[in-house]
Amino acid sequence: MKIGIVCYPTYGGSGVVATELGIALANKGHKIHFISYKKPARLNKYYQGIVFHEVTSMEYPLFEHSPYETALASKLVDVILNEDLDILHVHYAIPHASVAFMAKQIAASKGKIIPVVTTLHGTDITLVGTDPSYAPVVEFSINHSDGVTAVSSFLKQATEERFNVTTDINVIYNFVDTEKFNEHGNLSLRRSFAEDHQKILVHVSNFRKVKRVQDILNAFPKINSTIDCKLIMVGDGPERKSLEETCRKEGLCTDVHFLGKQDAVNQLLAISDVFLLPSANESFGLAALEAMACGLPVVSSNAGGLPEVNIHGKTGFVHTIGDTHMLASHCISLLQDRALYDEMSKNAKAQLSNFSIQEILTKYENFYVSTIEKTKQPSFL
Ligand code: GMT
Repeated sequence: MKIGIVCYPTYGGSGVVATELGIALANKGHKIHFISYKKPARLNKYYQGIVFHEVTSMEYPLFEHSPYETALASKLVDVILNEDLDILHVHYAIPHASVAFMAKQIAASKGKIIPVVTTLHGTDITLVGTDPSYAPVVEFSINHSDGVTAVSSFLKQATEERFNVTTDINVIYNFVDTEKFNEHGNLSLRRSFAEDHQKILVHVSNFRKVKRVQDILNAFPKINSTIDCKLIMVGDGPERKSLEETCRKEGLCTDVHFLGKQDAVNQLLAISDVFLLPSANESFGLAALEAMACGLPVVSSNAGGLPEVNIHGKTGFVHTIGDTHMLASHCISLLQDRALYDEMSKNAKAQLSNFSIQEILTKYENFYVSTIEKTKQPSFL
């Protein structure tokens, strides 16, 4: 199939999923066209069968904000027609689903029918999408996509509760490429952070408020007073600066390392012991799944779809959002009991069988085929 993929190119989860999906589809022989304003971060080498189309918009003194949606729609029409796409898959509803709707209408006016699949990722529904400044457009574009998927059962339900949804939403979970997230810990890398008897806690995110990273810093001194440990913070975003200030004020800088955005997240996970994700809102928690692939038990909040990924008492522990006391005591229980740790580490890795790239890829391929078939029926023409 010739598949167009629209996504955010940044380090956010939706862009990661879209890129990994495109790479996996290209490996199976599909021709993939990524369309975005910047090359997706994970598209960091040449992949056969993948082409990137950059969206550029003309600057003009009248425009205080350059109209990205118009430029994206125009680029989509160009790629749909000239590359003769079979299907367009947009990730994150805002603004991609409504722009795809517009491009689809323009392509139809030129005699080309293009089915559109929209994947809902989380904040496009739970946080941003319900804001009155976006809600009517989000609802319309969900209902006018030819196929809609959500990355967890939680997100499907949340969408149905928040919007008047008149179409089926299919749950297709996120996945991890276990070949990539299967590193053996590099001892000298590990020793650059911690001594051999110390444990390493790790957090990876875009440091937005919704991640509640402050909870980790609140819990850390308590954990560290019982278990000698270090904390690695990977990623960047609006909250990082104040978190670093907290560390300076509280004298935590020798134990807490802020690394900023990193490509080799797999190598950092491989040298760590426990993954922390105390989010207030999380439709799935891809970062937790990537850590589990490396055998890390997860201590997470019970936000959104997290309990579908991190099974309490099996692959790690789940606490109520904001309960930093439990966060700390879960980490301590896990790190104090070697047998419990080994069992949870094994279970975390085993949990990946529910989120294997092969299985999820087939689900997407089948979904594309059935969506294309559906749009061929006369009532859709
Ligand atoms: O919150 C992020 O990390 C970014 C955001 C995105 O859309 O780029 O992530 C959402 O999509 C990810 C991939 O499907 C999910 O794993 C995250 O749980 C989800 N984030 C939230 O719901 C807050």
